[in-house]
Amino acid sequence: MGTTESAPLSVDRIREDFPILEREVDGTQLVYLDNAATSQTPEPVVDAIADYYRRYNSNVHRGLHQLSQEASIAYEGAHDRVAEFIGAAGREEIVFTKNTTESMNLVAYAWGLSELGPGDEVVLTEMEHHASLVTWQQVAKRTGATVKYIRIDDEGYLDMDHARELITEDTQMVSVVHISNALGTVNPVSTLADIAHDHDAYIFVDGAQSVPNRPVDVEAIDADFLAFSGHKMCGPTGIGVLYGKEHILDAMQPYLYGGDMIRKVTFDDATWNELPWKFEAGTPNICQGIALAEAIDYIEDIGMERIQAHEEQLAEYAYDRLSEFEDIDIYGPPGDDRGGLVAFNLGAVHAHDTSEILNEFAVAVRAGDHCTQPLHDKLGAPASARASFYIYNTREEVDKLVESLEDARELFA
Ligand code: 7TS
Repeated sequence: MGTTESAPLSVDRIREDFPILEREVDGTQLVYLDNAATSQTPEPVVDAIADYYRRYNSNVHRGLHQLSQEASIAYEGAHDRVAEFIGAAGREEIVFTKNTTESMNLVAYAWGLSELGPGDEVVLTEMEHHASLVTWQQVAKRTGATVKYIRIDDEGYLDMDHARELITEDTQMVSVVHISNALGTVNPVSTLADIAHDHDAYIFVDGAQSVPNRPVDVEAIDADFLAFSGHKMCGPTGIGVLYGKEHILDAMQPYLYGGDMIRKVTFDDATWNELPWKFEAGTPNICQGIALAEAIDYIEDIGMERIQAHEEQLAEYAYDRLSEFEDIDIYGPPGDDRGGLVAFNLGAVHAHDTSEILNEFAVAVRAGDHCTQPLHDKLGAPASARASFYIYNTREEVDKLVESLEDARELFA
């Protein structure tokens, strides 16, 4: 953690670590507001990647030679760093995957296929990302289990009375997004964990949009599982995390079979390696795992509370400025109670047209359903444009977004 946690973060200083932000698009300075999709990568992380390939690129766990030992120590140590970052007991609770999506599939397959059956229920929310929604839906189809959805209200908050109604003795798993990537809603995950545990169900927290920008402690939430992606938190693509409580991971069968995940193999059978390696079959994304640990050092050095405050301030400012448009629809909770993103539609202009025009002003936003199609159906909009913020974004960039939208408005008039 940074030492002066209450002071605002120094955006000018931070921006120096991200040369990509100096880029121009057709001669105009880039404004990167697509951080909920993928954040940019600071120099120390780029250096860690280059350093790995320049100095000690080698396979892990297998060789006794010097390079393999160095790679193994760094890769295994990265698990310890992640464990410390989210308050897990140790590396045995930290499985490296490719991304949040794979972490969810791992649990749905390794736990869900064997534990779920007819009469069992999986409780999701109406704002789940497809990574969770489709995965549980398909595993439910294969096992005969039923999926139920906690309703959202008109402001985009979860209806907690409905949550209490839906979570019953039949519930085996509650899987809930911590911060919605479409609405910006911050869900009360620790209350949901209490409700789930009162009914002997597990809770899976989708931390893809929360772990990058606020302190998330698995013990404080009492999450049974937590998933997140390195590429949304200053790390590289190709690395994600599955946290699971040790006793649950211990009882689960492997998801993928192959090298590294075994202890003893005969022609007839096999036994499994210790945690977390039991779930990391084959050569892992070694460099990406090591670089994720570097990314965690980088953001923790800035301070997770400060990152959270910065994002919330920018989101509120963006919400207020965008509200100046008379015919704008902004989705989700009020500006002063949301994570660092704002999804909207401006008048009758299609979100894809909005984002294409914004691109002409070098403003990068995402347009689409943000992998939340059922939610967008419920909102009555097939797509929305979304601006999302991170540590290096400024109020001036929000102003640039609004000015560009004003210009775009004239083009469509
Ligand atoms: N869960 C949430 C809440 C997400 O926002 C995302 C990615 C995922 C899961 C999946 O993460 P992945 O790393 O496995 O792809 N969300 C987005 C987005 O909003 N725009 O692009 C990706």
